[in-house]
Amino acid sequence: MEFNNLLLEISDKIALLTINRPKQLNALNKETIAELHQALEGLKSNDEVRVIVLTGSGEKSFVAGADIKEFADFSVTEGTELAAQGQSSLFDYIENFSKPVIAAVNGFALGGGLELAMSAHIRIASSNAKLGLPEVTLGLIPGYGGTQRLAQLVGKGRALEMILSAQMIGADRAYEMGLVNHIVEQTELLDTAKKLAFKIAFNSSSAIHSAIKSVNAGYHTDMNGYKVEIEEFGKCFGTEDFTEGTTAFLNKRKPQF
Ligand code: CO8
Repeated sequence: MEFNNLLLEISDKIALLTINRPKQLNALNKETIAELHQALEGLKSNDEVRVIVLTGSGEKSFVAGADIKEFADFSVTEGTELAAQGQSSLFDYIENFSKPVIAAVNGFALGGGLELAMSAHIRIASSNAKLGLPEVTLGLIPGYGGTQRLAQLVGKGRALEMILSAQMIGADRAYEMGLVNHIVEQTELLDTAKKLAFKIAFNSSSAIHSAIKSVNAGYHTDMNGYKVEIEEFGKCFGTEDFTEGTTAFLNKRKPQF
């Protein structure tokens, strides 16, 4: 696959997907959002890939937000459409993706950039990362799921403080709040993300998909997470991975998923 704004490398069951607009601090324009969707769709059906690591190009920025130039003159209808289209094609799409997505946050993660990192299943930050939702300084609010996912990850009070003050926080504070799972030096970031991805890659991919669905269900008001967990748990018994996992355990060998 060829992209104008992305780099894609696949090795050892892991896809490294890099947003590559370093001059614009990897700001998400429409084309990049469409390419990310397209790349992920390809990775979904690629049996060689078990886990995706998502990062930004350069040492300064993961993603500095949605591309402000693109929506500066939008109307109410266009703004609504942009948020709805982005949420369904990328942000919700990643959250519900069947394979784990790890965001390797290598610098600024602002606005839509933090929203992108929050839609991933796991976040690892470099020590120079700066995270924030500065939308209210532009007369906007987060529109790519940020008002919901930030509150889910760090609690309502902290989310409101970050959104209303528009203040950026550093990696240490993000770690304390549970917004990122680990902090590492920038030089170690991709290796750390890949090591974690590699651990995940050897587990049952069907069970991993069920786990993602079950955890996500708890955050949807129209779903009962416990009920979804029961259904997904039951479905596991019909998978080849369950036969392989339990047989391997009983025969004292490692499973081959
Ligand atoms: N959009 C477009 N271009 C950007 C963006 C952005 N979000 N961020 C940076 N750039 C560009 C700059 O315009 C500049 O381009 P040029 O060299 O052509 O002038 C280049 O990247 C480098 O940026 P700076 O010179 O500003 O670099 P600094 O190191 O001085 O500052 C900052 C870095 C602090 C990150 C600064 O660039 C900044 O504040 N950027 C904007 C951050 C921001 O407000 N992000 C939120 C955007 S709004 C958003 O994400 C809404 C999401 C929800 C949308 C829902 C649908 C509408």
